[in-house]
Amino acid sequence: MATALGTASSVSADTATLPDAADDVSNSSIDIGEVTINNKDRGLVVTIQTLGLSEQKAGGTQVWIDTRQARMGPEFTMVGSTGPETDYYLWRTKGWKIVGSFPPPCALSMRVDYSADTVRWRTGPDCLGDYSRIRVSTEATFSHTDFAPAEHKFGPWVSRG
Ligand SMILES: [Ca+2]
Ligand SMILES: [Ca+2]
Repeated sequence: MATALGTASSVSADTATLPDAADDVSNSSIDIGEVTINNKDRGLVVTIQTLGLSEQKAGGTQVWIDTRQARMGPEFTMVGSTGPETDYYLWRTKGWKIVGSFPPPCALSMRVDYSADTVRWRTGPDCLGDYSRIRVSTEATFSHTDFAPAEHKFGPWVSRG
């Protein structure tokens, strides 16, 4: 597990890749292989490449988004199902916990691709407000949880392109 923290790499202006170890979670669960962050001016795309996704693995993915370094922890989280019924939401967060009774309505999408084994999240300023850079912490859960880069740890800051 310790090695996962040291492997964040490929940082450039508005993209980053978070590699994650294979087989670091029970093989009945959803194993994250790599997370790609594309922080374009018009929107943020976070793609979670798993090492095997199917309707039977009806778990979920979660992306914590940090937009303000001065405020501890993430400001937002996106949560969605990887099962056939793909409900997904974006919530405000405080201290790594969801706050508020309802998710704020905003432009958000999540697409599960079983043949590519990916979950692709799209959001942007409509949901996140004004931000110049972001960093994320991701999770995939079915029977167990795989984290990238690690639980309650963010990847590198990614500038908004
Ligand atoms: Ca993994
Ligand atoms: Ca913050």
